[in-house]
Amino acid sequence: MSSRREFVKKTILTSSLILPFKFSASGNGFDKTTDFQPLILSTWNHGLAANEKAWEVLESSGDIVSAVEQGVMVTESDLSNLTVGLQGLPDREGIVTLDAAIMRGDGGCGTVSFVRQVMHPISLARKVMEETPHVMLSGEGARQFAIEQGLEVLPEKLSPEAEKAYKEWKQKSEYKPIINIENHDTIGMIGMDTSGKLAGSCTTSGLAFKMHGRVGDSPIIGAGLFVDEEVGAATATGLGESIIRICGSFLIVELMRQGWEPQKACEEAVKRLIAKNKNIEDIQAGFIAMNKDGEYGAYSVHPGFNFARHTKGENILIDSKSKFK
Ligand code: SD4
Repeated sequence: MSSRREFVKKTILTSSLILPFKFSASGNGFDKTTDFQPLILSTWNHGLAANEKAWEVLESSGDIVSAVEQGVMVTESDLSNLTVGLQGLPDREGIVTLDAAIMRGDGGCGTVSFVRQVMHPISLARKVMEETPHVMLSGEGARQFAIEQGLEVLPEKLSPEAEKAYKEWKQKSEYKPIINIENHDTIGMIGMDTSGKLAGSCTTSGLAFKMHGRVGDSPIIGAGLFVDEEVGAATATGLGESIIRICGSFLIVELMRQGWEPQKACEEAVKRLIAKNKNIEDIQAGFIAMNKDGEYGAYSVHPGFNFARHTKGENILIDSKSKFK
């Protein structure tokens, strides 16, 4: 068969695999009959409010990158959230340092790590992606870049809740890099628009009372977040060290590339994580993933992980299944 005919055949085959939906919607950004179901997923119950915003942005602008950026900005601004944004819990020196990443399905990505005083690290990550030739900026350089770009930079001050928690922690100053098996963690968001474009974002104040300088999985492309337009997207939450060790989000996307369903791919990543980490009883980690067929999955090491799913007309919280019961 000529290579052109092979190409045409492959294209038709691929198209029938990845374009199963005809989505007819009304409303600004979704005004036409399209091939893909828009879908937004994000980690934990704070994902509900974030999804709400992301959906609104997607509907009005049609821009999935702005949707995943502005969605998680809601969580970064939420003063009651102690794991994302400047109000989050500090490191063991009493300093809040933030990590964030954003990625498009075409491989474009930007991340920031160990950054202080920046109100919206996710917007700074987007600036790194769009305004620099680099992927990651860290620490003081990242903060200076935020100032240069006119982003909001605040005086360094712990939120009252964070200060209280820090004082309590200091009484023992026990250094235990353990993630509680609880709700309200980092936010990771992945989304697809009506044209099949994908994007993802992830933002966190990281592990509470971590060593100064410690960076988790969230700003590491492939660990806390990975997006590939040809396949799908995945993001992670939980103990960053355990997720980095297995390159969790990349692993899930690569498994989906080989034909695994998102759910099975998340389960396999958790299985791998359990195999590669000691003291698993003290480690919580969870993943969410979607493919271009609009299928999605989630899985965690321990129970308690949940995620928010926004489809057309519905934004709901779903409990993830877990390896241990
Ligand atoms: C980290 N995965 O820094 C992130 C944060 C997290 O509770 O999920 N923290 O390890």
